Amino acid sequence: MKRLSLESKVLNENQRVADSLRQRFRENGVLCLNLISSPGSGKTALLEQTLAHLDPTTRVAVLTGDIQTDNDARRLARFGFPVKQITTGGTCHLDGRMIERHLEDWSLADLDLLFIENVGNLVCPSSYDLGEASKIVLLSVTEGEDKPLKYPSIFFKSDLFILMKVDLLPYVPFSAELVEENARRVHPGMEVVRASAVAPGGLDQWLVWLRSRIAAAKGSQAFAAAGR
Ligand SMILES: Nc1nc2c(ncn2[C@@H]2O[C@H](COP(=O)(O)OP(=O)(O)OP(=O)(O)O)[C@@H](O)[C@H]2O)c(=O)[nH]1
Ligand SMILES: [Mg+2]
Repeated sequence: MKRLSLESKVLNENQRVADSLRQRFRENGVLCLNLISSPGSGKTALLEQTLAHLDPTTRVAVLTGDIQTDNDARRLARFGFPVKQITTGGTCHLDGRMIERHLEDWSLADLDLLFIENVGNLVCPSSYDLGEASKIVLLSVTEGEDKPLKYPSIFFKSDLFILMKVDLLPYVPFSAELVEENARRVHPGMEVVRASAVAPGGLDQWLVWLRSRIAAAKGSQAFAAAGR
């Protein structure tokens, strides 16, 4: 009972911070996307290739979370955009306060797009709103088609499912159709894109989705500004 009330206090406090972050992102026209997957599904690889392929006029930044090391920040910093590592020291997810703290010396008005790479985990990050416009869940073809059924919360809460490492499909016993069907059992109508960080054109479907979301975020900011 005590544990439950402490948990709900922590989550309520996180929600308050996340609501304030969401408002700041909206006011500044920043599209914030929270990438979630188990360790090694390809979050950083997807981001590396995204940074390499995005229109260079897109003002993008990345916060990347891990329990230890700044490896991912170093991989991502090579592309010349602002990147910060959030090292949680043991916590299995990012929370709103960590995002708030790491944004302190960045001007949101100078950004169009903020990627958050969450700590590799399919469970804990699903409970923590970070003020993002959308959660995005990644699962790679080596992880099993049953994962949406075993970890339904993150599939239910995500706006997009990226099926990663599809270049490996010829070599592993994995049905892309079945995993998509399982995802839609948990989240009817869920959008799915298939992606590979290593195959030519492997990001095409993802980049179409991303560009349309960036354009929609800009459009709604212009609409809000016109109404002020
Ligand atoms: N074949 C193939 N390998 C990939 C792909 N994407 C990532 N990898 C490999 O998968 C491994 C893990 O990729 P990461 O990008 O580090 O995965 P991550 O989700 O960021 O991992 P954590 O941050 O530790 O949770 C690396 O060896 C990548 O090179 C892909 O599309 N195809
Ligand atoms: Mg990573």
